[in-house]
Amino acid sequence: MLQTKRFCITKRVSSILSQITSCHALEILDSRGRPTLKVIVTTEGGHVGSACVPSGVSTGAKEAFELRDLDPRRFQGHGVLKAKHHVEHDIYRRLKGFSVCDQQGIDQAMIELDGTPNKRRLGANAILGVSLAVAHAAAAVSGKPLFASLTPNPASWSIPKPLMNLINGGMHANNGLLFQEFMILPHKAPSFREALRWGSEVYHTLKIILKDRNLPISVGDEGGVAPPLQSDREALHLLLQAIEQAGYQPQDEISIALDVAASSWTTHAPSNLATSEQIIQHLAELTQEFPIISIEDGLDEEDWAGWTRLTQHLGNTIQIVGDDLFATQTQWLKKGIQERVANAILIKVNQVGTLSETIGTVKLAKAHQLTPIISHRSGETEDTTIADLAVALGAPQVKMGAPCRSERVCKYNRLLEIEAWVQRTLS
Ligand code: 2PG
Ligand code: MG
Repeated sequence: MLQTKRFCITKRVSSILSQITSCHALEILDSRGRPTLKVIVTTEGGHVGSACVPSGVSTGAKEAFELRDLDPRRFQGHGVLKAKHHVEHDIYRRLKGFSVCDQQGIDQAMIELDGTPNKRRLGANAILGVSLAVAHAAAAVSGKPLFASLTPNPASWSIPKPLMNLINGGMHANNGLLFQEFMILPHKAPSFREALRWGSEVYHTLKIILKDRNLPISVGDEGGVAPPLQSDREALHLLLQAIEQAGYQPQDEISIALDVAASSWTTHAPSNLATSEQIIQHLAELTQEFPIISIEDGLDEEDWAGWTRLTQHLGNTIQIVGDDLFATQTQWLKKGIQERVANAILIKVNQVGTLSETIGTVKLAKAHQLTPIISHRSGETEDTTIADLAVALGAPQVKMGAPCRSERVCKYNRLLEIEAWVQRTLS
């Protein structure tokens, strides 16, 4: 009796200590030098959680709304002071007193407070910053690392394999390459640590090859090299050469993955790739010619019928990934499941705007055998939340750019840390 009473009092005290007592936001800079938000949440017990919000450039039309000030006198209109104000006033007033351990309740309260279908009123950047900061504060309350606080059961954790973007094109570089990302997946590596080493070695071999050809080794938005090349085929040849020259077996040990980002072609699509059939044919030829294991956004985000045909054609042999197509939202994923448009989904927290909705989308994908790939944005920060999220949600792959530039490398380094932690703790 006394014990039960003591237990109840302890529970009440700890729930009071986890209550939100402040929400602050800073207008910081992201990896492109554009403003974004950092949100800091504190609790009654003095626990602190903070998170920075990423930002894309090849954004899908269905994505949650990123609120920018549009004041031409500051940051060419990209300022986020309105979003900062919403964090510190409307959102804080609504969340004051919530326990940071009630992630779902908090996310739902922000969705209702916003009241629009795409988080246009408060801004998905304001809402996401708070949502992720709350998760960090809850981890601080529990005294566990974020991934273990999100998923307490170690049986559900898994350390992902990295999709590393070694050559940047499309909207992430101005080098004339049509496809946005030429990635490698060291799928045969026995651990994350080894996968990262393999990827780094291929990356530096690629730079040597470019130097030998007097091509620039300067990098694009995601840390991959961005040389002016004649064609996407030439980029694929370079990647293949770098894999071999670094001492790895293409296909057997390291394979290639593409983000075609077809929705952002509108202004520069070549005439021989004008229809979905032509694009499917082209992608099928490339997969015959090169060890391509995964193709993301091979077709436009509105071309659902084309996606079904693409998946029928290539989905049995390779991974077909929907990014702009699904925008991490269950409504589009449900449509995609019905129409059999892909076998994998890219997961980006800011495409949907809360942690709870992101987790919901991953669960739905897994229930229907679609592979979830946790992804960064091209505009990133020092925030490493997505590394923990990938482990907590058991995602088999992550997409975090090249093994270069701190806003990419910090996430890889966090995964190294988690892998070592998990090995130590579970062995
Ligand atoms: C993508 C992303 C990340 P952005 O298209 O997958 O690589 O790019 O963040 O610019 O949308
Ligand atoms: Mg993409």
